[in-house]
Amino acid sequence: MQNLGFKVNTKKFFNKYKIGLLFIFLIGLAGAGIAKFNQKGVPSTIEYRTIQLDIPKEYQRRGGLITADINDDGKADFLVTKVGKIVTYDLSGKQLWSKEINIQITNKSESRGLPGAHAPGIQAGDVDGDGKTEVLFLTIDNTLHIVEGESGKTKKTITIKSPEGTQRWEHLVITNFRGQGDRDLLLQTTNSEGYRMGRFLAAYAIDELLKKEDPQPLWTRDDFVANAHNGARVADLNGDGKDEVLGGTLISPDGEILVKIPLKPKAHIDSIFVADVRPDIPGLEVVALEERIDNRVFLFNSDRLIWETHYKNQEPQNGAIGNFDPNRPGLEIWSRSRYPEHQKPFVFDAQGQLMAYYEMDNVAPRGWTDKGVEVIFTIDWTGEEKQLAAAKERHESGDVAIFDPLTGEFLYRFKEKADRLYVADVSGDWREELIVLNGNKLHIYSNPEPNPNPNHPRLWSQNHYRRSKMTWNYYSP
Ligand SMILES: [Ca+2]
Ligand SMILES: [Ca+2]
Ligand SMILES: [Ca+2]
Ligand SMILES: [Ca+2]
Repeated sequence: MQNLGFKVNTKKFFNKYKIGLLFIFLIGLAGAGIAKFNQKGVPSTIEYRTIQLDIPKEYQRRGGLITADINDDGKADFLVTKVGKIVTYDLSGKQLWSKEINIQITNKSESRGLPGAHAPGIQAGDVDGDGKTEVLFLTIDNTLHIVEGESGKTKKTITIKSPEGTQRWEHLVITNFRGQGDRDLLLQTTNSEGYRMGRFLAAYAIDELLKKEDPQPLWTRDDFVANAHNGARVADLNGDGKDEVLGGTLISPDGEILVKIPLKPKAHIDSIFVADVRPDIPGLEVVALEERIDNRVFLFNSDRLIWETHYKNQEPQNGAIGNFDPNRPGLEIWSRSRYPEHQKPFVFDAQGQLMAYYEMDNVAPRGWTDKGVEVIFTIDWTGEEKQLAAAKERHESGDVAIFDPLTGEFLYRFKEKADRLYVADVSGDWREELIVLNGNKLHIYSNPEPNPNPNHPRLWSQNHYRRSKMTWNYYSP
């Protein structure tokens, strides 16, 4: 895949950043050597590409975005959802299609139902095996829509009865439960009364939904231990070619409970992630962050709980999992901490041992909100072995930064009004881009430095990368 040339408005870009550029120039004259990392508080000069979107400019708490190749030309496309609207664009910024429709997207899933804050509520995959990608979403009238990826034309609409005590099906995930590829669907919903939790699951073969008058599920459950604020994720944990469902309970591809983490009755999970945290243990591991009582971090796989840990019982709330210290075996687990202001992140190694902690006030650049960071993605930005984290200013349409989770050092700051942040490889050089929704514009930032590992396989070749990028949300990017 090639890096497509976006039109960059250089004049506007220069105007926007001329003070920063001048400052950097002056620092450069002073011999500070700013070639790679910008100084604390100085915006990065990395150019971004803009895609103008046909959506309302106003910030809305509902909706999100994903990237997927929906017109099957081998290049990433963007799907953006807002209240009553879906828009899709290709990588060059050309609109593919848009739809005015009451797509099921929500803000607070505990009161409004799934999919929850920033969740895009949309999926893409070749679900009928004809070699062309379909786009799937739910609408508030409890209907599943399957549309052609390239044109948006409806292929099938199906109303699937939701369980008693629920309003409608609220969250959907393309899965592979039968070993036949992306041909299955997981539906999830919450209890409609009280504190809403996504305990109801139903698995369907999509062929059954497409072809049968009265489609029957592969299996259902009403006891799934869901994330409190967002939908289920899936991934093939044990490498048998079939996806497990990830939550406080892990559900096998045929609907059986594999593992249940020991949550206390009043505790719940805020975030869930999948990664190969422990290469010494076969398969992938799941990381879950607990809220209340013990405020633990759990590492588990499809067989067992591997460890649980905590740092002074401080609530971890948000996390990022990655190879933040290449000198240590396995991956490191960064936790943001819950503090409404003056966050105090902490980092565990792959064994669950504390290895670092610091105060955000001591590392954040000048002018960064003292509410800290949110929407924290692990990012392969440099192409080196060491991964970094990307995040936006918390509780505002603010700046975006890339920082080193181990030390909190802010390496790049991007002057933004970011309503949404998303991280994925769209340029095709395997390194990841920052994709920022700013009002009705997408800004795409690529690393302009040479790629030190150009032959690294694309991240999209990993099942769990694909699955995670399509099931991200505010709490579990
Ligand atoms: Ca495409
Ligand atoms: Ca298809
Ligand atoms: Ca599996
Ligand atoms: Ca492993």
